[in-house]
Amino acid sequence: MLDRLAAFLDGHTRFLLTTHENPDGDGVGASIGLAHYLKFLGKDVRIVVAPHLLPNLRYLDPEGWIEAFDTEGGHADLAGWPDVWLLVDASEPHRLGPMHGAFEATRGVKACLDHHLKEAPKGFDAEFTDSTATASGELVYDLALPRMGAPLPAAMATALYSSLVADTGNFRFSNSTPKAHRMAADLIAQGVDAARVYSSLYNVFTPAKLRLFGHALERIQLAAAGRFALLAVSRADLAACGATHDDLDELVQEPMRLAGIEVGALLYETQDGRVKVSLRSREAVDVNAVCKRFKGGGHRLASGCKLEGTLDAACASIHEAVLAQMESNLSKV
Ligand SMILES: [Mn+2]
Repeated sequence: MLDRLAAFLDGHTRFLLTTHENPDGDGVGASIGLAHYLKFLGKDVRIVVAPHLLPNLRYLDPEGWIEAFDTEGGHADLAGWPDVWLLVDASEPHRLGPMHGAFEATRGVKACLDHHLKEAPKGFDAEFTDSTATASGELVYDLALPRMGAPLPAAMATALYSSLVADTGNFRFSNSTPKAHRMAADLIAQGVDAARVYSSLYNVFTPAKLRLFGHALERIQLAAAGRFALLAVSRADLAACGATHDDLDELVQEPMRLAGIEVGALLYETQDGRVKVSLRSREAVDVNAVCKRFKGGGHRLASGCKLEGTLDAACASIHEAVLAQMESNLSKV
């Protein structure tokens, strides 16, 4: 796959890199890493994200390459500018969120680079996926290191290391493979400051965010003898804490600290009046199967979807679907 990707990149000139809506450390880190590789090849590169870069991810972009998508039409040139529109860290066009319309309208070749577990991607002219990779940044590392040689540029090494940290929860999750650790070790040997990356990604709470976590956790709903935990956050909850949607980042991990937990859920009201659902599984329960029932998806142990209707109704639907999935997966244990 990497040789095919390298040949594809060699064959084009102007690259627009984008990642999924609400970009995370892997989406951004892999995009920055790939941008370095493309610039090394002498290509023209732009990176556009939607809606914007979270403040704690700004350290990944010391050169200020990343543009926030302009929903007022300021990015009309995206239809004509790129030879290639490359979606990084996602393989479904709708995950572009507000950029989806511009993606469909682009005259460039539509491509994706991703490590998510999916059926064959639809809606792309070229696809580069490997679900065995821990992070999209790992694919970029495997592509770029042999072709650029060590040491990689410092900002690139930091971006790719951050991809791993973001998608493994700082090497806590089951996707923390020997390969991921070897890649991390190599990047640290190349000069990446691991403690600084950790602090940049995780020790960045505001008082409002800490209050929001307290508010949500105080209302945690437990079921299935403590094996299922659900957190629900309304827009009124956010307002009461002086918090924003950005402050919900990482909240879904909190229930997974419970002894005996199998599945954790976070549901919150989005700005567009729908309910966003994030599910996490400790090991045995396939939460990707749950989210697929609601036209969402992700990984077996971390997945998401969006539901129409009220927060209460969504909580009831997810509660029922998770319990059914637990019954099917846990009965085999
Ligand atoms: Mn990823």
